[in-house]
Amino acid sequence: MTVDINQPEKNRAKQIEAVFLISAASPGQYPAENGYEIAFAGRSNAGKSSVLNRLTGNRQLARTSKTPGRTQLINFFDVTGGGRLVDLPGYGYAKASQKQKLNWRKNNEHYLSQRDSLAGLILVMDIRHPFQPYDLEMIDWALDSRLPLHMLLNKCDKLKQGVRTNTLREATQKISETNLLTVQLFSAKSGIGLDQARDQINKWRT
Ligand SMILES: Nc1nc2c(ncn2[C@@H]2O[C@H](COP(=O)(O)OP(=O)(O)OP(=O)(O)O)[C@@H](O)[C@H]2O)c(=O)[nH]1
Ligand SMILES: [Mg+2]
Repeated sequence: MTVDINQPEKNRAKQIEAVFLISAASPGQYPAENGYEIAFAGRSNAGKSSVLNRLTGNRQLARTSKTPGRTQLINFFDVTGGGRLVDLPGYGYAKASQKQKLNWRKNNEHYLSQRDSLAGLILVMDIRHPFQPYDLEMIDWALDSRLPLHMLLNKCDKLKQGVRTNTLREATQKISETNLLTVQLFSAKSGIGLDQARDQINKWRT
């Protein structure tokens, strides 16, 4: 399933339009808080930037790359009608130096712990390798902070239907104890799960 600009009226109403605002290397560079923020977290290469582009229907919005670790800065995007989307640097990039890893951790932790306007987290995982140690850390953090976290099992176009469904079922069972956590199938490439993900984001926006 692909979605284009000729999509039906019903879907267009859900459209999330965003424009790039600023890249922040440190907290001093964050824009002043202004309405809700929804942050996208996940392992490097899981597809955060691709997901953002798909959700906003704008391939140029966030830079994607075949080279993991591309997004090192925190990128803020203004959403038409209010609020922001925030692309957090990917974690778990094996080739990063120790110093880079520490720096990543410091930046992410600062954003997550200090940002009052944070309304929800989208955790992007590669469906073929979900629930890696850093993902679990992020989930624990969301639970401790009472912040809703919605997981996208991304790149599901890479798996057969049956395997996909099983993985979703297992993931749903794993997180079933709290309503702060939700999970769905997604493909930034094909658009699978697009409406559901937009619905979740729009819910947090209101
Ligand atoms: N098949 C497939 N490939 C995808 C999908 N989403 C992302 N990719 C590919 O995965 C690679 C990484 O995507 P990015 O969106 O750059 O990943 P990221 O999480 O932003 O990575 P960093 O910025 O390095 O943390 C790119 O080659 C994308 O084209 C998907 O749903 N399906
Ligand atoms: Mg990225």
